[in-house]
Amino acid sequence: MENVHTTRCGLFLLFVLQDTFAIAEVVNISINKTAIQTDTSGNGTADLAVDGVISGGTCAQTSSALASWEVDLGDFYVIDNVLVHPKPDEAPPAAQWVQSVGGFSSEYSSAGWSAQKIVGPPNVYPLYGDIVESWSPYYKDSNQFIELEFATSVYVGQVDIYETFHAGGVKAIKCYQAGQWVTLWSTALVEDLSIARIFSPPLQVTDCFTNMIRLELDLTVANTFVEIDAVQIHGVSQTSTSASDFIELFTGLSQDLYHKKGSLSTGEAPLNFTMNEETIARWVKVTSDVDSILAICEVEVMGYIPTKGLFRSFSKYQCAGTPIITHYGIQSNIRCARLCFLQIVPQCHSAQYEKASLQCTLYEGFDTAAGSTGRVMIVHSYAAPLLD
Ligand SMILES: [Ca+2]
Repeated sequence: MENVHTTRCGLFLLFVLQDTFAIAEVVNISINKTAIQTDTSGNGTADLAVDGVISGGTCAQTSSALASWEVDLGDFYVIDNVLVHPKPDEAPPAAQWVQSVGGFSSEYSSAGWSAQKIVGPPNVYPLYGDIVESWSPYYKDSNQFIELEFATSVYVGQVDIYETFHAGGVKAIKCYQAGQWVTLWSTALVEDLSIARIFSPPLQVTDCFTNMIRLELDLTVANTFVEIDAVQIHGVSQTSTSASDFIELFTGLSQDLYHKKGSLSTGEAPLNFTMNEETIARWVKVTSDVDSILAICEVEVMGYIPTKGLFRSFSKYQCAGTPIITHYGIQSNIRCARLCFLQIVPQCHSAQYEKASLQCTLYEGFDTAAGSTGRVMIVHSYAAPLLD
């Protein structure tokens, strides 16, 4: 009679196991969950790291260093591993020519040698001469200037001035930042050189973020017209701090209770944080280091919902008989249930979990003894009626 009962259970078990495997499949559980970050650079909102798009420019990005990004998974999951896809380093933008003229002291005329002639790439250089396609101030004094606008704000690293008639008259290069003109370079000694040249003096300030440059000219040494054909700027956009070279990963049962799970350098993508112990969490957090922003295109949290409903635990029993195996260092009865679930040959039908010793012992049968404090007997839920 007992044998028949066991056989019928075994057939039923096969059916249940197939069903359970489907439920316990490890999948990306972070997609479209609620994400937040310390702050946002441009359009790089936190949700773009859980939109399911790994490449193609949907990336979360902070503007501050020592930043963090967090996702609320919405429920407690068993996390197997977390894949973080950092944003690839951005190529610096192409150098920019002048897009428009914001203001100027004077121009030779509104046609030839007008201020407008400084817009765009060179029309005169490498020629040298008094040629109408360059800007020339009208007055030959030391108070001449022109203010130039570029399409994209950058941290200006280099300014190239295409001088095509009486070079050497530029006395200062300034950038517009936070409501004022900041001097990038200046000299007290202007020159008069009868050459065409690209003048790119080393800048004294390289952290000015702007799309407006001002040139100040002194024409008194040349004492004739000084002509500038074009101006080009070089610099990086977005941020002065680069994306983090290494990131740290945390998991949390709540937003206030995180545990560090590891740190990896961002050299190889994606970064795979494998949980080396049973990790049940609702929150996942990624942080950057002290002098770097966070820029991540996707965080894939690979896990599954604990199969709570498919197992039941009883404190009034403990297992008896000969164990299949004992696992040590097991953090939860849910993990113990999963180990039973994964034990196929021989088949695990019940398990005993002891919280104090973190031991999980697997059994083939349902033999029981009276329960003892701190031990629970875990069985597939289909078998619970045997014990109720
Ligand atoms: Ca994305």
